[in-house]
Amino acid sequence: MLVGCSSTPIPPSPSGQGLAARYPNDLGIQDDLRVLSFDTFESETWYRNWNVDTKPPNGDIVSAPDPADGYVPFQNNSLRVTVPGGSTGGISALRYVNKAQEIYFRYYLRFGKTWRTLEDGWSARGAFDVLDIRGRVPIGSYIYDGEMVDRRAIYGTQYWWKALARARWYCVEHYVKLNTPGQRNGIYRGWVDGVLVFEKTDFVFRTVAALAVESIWMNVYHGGRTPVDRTIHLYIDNLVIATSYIGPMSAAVSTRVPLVRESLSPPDRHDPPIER
Ligand SMILES: [Ca+2]
Repeated sequence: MLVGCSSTPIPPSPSGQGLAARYPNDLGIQDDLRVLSFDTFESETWYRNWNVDTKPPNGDIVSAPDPADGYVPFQNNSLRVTVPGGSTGGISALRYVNKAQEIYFRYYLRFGKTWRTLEDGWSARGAFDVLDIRGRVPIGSYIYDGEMVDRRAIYGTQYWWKALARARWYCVEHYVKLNTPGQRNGIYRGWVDGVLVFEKTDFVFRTVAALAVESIWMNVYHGGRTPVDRTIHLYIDNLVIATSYIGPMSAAVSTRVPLVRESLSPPDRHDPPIER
């Protein structure tokens, strides 16, 4: 038996099915005690759950297939984020959580067929890059850390996961575990369709214990500073924020699912939400 070991073992990385496996088509997943927040983007007033008072002009609820953009619904309606040609801005919306030391969030993501990027950018602390030679969209993470001041760094660090095809739904999941102050043990993991594609376990996200995970920021932005040269879209559906690994939807996905509950976006379990 080993005693007195000073380093905490790194927890094993989950993969494949997670808590979503118990809820085919995600129906009822919001009742799981491990789920902090769930959004199906069915409602035209989706933004009210994202701390935005008025509808973001570039965030629309869509339902009908759009062959021109290679769009087919994931599950009923979804959120279409537009970056208008000649601009850099998509949307910025926040979902607050109680201060947490670790958190998982998963969403289904589809880049429109006409998606293109002229510079790197980022969304929901995920990132996307210029298309690769096969027309796929590299995604990853853009991370600010607690040692940037020491490095005199202005920008965060880019970590690439893998390239995603356009006009196809993917299940994207992130996990963040804050480091112990003074230790290099912060964890960031990323999964695509339940496959671990990124893992780094020596982050220094913070230097003081008072800092915690406070929100999930759904921010779609094109740049650097270069505007996109045409209007582009991405689509988001079935976003889950949880205390455990979520994983992909368990059932074969049906694009039209009977909504057994009128409201699939329950009041979050973290009211009051804002402490800033
Ligand atoms: Ca939906």
